[in-house]
Amino acid sequence: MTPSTVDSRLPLQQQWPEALVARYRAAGHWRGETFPGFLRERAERHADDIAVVAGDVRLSYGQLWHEAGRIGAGLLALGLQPGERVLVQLGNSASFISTICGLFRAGLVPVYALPAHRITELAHFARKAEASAYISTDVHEGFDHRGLARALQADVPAVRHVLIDGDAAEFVALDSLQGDRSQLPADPDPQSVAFLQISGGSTGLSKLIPRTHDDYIYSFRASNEICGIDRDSVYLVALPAAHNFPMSSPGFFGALYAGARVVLSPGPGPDAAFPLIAREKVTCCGLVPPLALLWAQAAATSKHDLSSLQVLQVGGAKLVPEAARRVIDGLGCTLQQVFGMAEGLVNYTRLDDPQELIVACQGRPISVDDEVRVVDDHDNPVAEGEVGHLLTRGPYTIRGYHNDAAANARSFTDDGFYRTGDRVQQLPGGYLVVQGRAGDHINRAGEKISAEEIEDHLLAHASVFDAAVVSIPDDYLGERSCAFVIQQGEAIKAPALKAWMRGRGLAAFKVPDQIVFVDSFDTTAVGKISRRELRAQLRARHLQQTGGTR
Ligand code: OOB
Repeated sequence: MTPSTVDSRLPLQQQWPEALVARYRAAGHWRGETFPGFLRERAERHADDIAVVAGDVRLSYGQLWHEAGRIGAGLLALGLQPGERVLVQLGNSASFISTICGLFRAGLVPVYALPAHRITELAHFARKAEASAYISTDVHEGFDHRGLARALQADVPAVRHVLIDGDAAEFVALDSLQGDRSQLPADPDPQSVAFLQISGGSTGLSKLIPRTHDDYIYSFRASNEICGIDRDSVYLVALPAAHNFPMSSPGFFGALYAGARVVLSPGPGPDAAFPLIAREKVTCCGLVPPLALLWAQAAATSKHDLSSLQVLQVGGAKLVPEAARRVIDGLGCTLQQVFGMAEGLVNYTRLDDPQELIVACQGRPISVDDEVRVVDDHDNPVAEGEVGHLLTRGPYTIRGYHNDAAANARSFTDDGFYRTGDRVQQLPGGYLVVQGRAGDHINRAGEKISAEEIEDHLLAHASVFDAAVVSIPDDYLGERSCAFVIQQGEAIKAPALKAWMRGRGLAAFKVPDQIVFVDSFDTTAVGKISRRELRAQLRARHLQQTGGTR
């Protein structure tokens, strides 16, 4: 029997200790606000102000609240219980925002998949989150998500409900949801889990990140102040809305919290975004470095008026100083570097920082209560200004992943610091310069790919004896993925192996950009060295042989 309400509190060992809770409350970081609470308040105060613009749809704050109530009540009427998890995979549409607001109103817990995710990832998220429902769209960028829904239900039968935005086929149409609003629950406990975000993941499959109402709302309320978001702002979501950066740094949640206007772009390129900037007088937008460079280049010849854009934020991957200068020159607005992670900690350069500092670093933490440690391999602090591993703890950084004891043992210190995996240098004033990563993942234009996850896929092919996946510097993407493969049995060519990878049902960005066949790994002590060292040696040798970037 399903209990009438599923518990969505954090497990005890992942809650912040009482002393820190008291400190964060006393400092005014945690104010006991909740998603339904602030959305209701905005709907009451600014009912007629436009909250969301997407394509031809314009939703006022009043309409957004109403639509969220319809969706939330409709989901409860289907038999879902507050606290149950719901996998959401929608593109940059008004439905994405009204759906997650609807889930919040019903006390349901969204799990945010990216539109690029496929059956392998969705099945993993659904299992890990014990999701009861999947909400998606009919067709997104030519891909039929109803087929994905069928595969998901076959693979994970616990996903009892499928709701589709658009032509629902045999599933329930999102548009058809109706229910009794009086059945919507009271506002949740601010310390409970509001949603599960997906980690970039450096080892194996993505982990799920539980974020609470109190901690997440603090992160975007404080971000608003740092990024200059107020009621007059117009925030453009150009990256996939499910990503933590456009969601909360300050993102569309920050904008909604401020009573500002959110504009969703169907794609991140200048073709889609520039007309929207001109039409809606966009003031702020966040991008990954390759896109920022593309925008800066396209702006020179664009016929669209981009003069409303005050702040362009760049994050998700390293923006080197030379590229930062090109962005500033090309767009003529204030550049803000953003170094954040879905697990919590977000660093910003401040809008009034001197330009030499903005181009040279990735910002400093949001909060005076963000604790930052830069340590060596043995967790001892490095000398001031030296490069080391970044560990952090604070009022919006998680204390553990959802349902993943092994990852938690690896990723958190005994006193609750998160091991970010990033190597940084700390400048005076707490500004951080990202110097790379300790872990083995590829940061492909802001999309994080775990080497281990891709190696596991390659090893499932009968012709692959062994595989090692590494990152290679790339002028456009920042990094791209390269798989070194030792063959066995029947020979296979790179395009066929890539096509086979795609056919396994995983996000296209995870298919190796490059496959290099080798006879052996030919390192001095295979078997005696770790996978990590093996990858490092292969990468170094390859870069030496090819002159660095091939
Ligand atoms: C953002 O979040 P995630 O969870 O996709 O990825 C986090 C990782 C960081 O640990 C770091 O390795 C890398 O992405 N990263 C950067 C960076 N911003 C993120 N590396 C160098 N320079 C930067 N500016 O990517 C994310 C979340 C919130 C706001 C912004 C980005």
